[in-house]
Amino acid sequence: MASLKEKLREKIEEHRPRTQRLLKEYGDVVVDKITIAQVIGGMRGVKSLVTDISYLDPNEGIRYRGYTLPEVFEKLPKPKGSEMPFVEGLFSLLLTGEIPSENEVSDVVDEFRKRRIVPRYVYEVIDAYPCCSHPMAIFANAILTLHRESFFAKKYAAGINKLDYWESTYEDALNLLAKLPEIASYIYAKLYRDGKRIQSDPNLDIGGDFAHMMMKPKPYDDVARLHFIIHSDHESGNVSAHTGHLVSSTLSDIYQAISAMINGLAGPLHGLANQEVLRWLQGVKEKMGDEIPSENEMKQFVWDTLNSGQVIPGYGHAVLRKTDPRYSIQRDFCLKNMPEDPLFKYVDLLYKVVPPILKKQGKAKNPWPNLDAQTGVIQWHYGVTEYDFYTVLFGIGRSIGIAANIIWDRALLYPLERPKSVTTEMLEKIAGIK
Ligand code: HAX
Repeated sequence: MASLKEKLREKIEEHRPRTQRLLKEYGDVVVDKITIAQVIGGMRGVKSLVTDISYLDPNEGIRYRGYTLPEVFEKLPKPKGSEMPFVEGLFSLLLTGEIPSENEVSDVVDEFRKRRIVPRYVYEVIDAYPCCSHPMAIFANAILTLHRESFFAKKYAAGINKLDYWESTYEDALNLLAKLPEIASYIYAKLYRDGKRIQSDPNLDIGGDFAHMMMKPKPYDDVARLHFIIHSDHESGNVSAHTGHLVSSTLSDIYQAISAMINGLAGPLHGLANQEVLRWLQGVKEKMGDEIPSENEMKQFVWDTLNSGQVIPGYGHAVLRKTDPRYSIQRDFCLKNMPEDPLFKYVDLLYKVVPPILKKQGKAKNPWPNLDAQTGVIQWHYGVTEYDFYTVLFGIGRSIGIAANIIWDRALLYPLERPKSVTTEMLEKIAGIK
């Protein structure tokens, strides 16, 4: 049986001529046009990136390598006694486009296990952080600290053929991904558990080991698997994925690229929204003295937030125009496992009241919830109540998709990213104002 790396090598060799042909024979074919609104407005919707790892349809939601999320959850092999698949299997699917067999997943699980030991200096860097630092800042820095381990950087310095860039990037990617659960759980222990660290268990898969290090009993292992899988990839234009790709396009190594993308994910309009949802809900809960608000009371809280010029966290999306399937999967999980959770009742009430209000207000192009509206309530239910930490969990998952993308970026020799800017005066001339 071919290893993941050998299988990937075959896929890369098959794929390279397709990219070369497009470039050489069809390089002048127009893909898209761009308007002034798009130039000023954050390039919304401009088709200017390529990835084969996932595709986001505005109405259907994300597909990983052509599979919808329910298909991914149904088809990927699962650990014995678990409802959720191996995260390692998802990585294999994202890299190769094929659903791995049980044996193949077990090899990938072994690969990750071998690489999970975190060097001591990383703990020292985390320990040196002053209290009250946000865990995302610590996480980004801990990842960057590992830059000295980069095989790619060493090979590049020694002189390496471009066609081989992907191989050392692959090694860096696996080495980093295997360490992220332990780095994250160590940050959790430092900030919220008086430094009480639990060592990684080499007999467990990523999801099981993370639950073990977080000291959370079953089914938190499945919660972790679910979480990491649904957060892994959302095509290439979102801020975290785009940042990872952009930074890596300079041939920075994967530690530098993933650390940078973590900082992009840390913004409240992106990954931090999951923390903001919980903060918002806690505010409502405090005002209600722990009572579940009536529909009218909840509507009033939503309007008060909008009227004070703030966004409703967890709602809206730059691409999606329907309820995010990542939201629906988590909602189904809640309905099955924790239907009576009081916070879930708040979240479900919001699902009823927010979309009509956002429609009535008429600003948001998408009034429906995104994944961040549900994430925190599940973590809270299973005892991770420190909501500052939620975006770190997102970061572990998102690193998997971005690492897969960066390996392919290198394999297909995507060049340095360098769009062109114009001045406001130039735009005025183009508009015919001047
Ligand atoms: N509440 C209130 N107003 C909202 C809104 C919301 N949830 N979503 C969009 N709007 C507003 C925008 O602020 C914007 O207002 P202005 O015209 O005054 O600037 C207007 O509606 C049009 O925005 P849009 O075109 O619909 O949305 P954008 O592509 O500009 O932004 C965002 C997409 C996700 C940033 C936006 O919907 C938002 O701020 N949502 C709340 C924060 C959030 O949940 N972020 C997480 C998104 C998913 C993700 O990336 N997770 O990591």
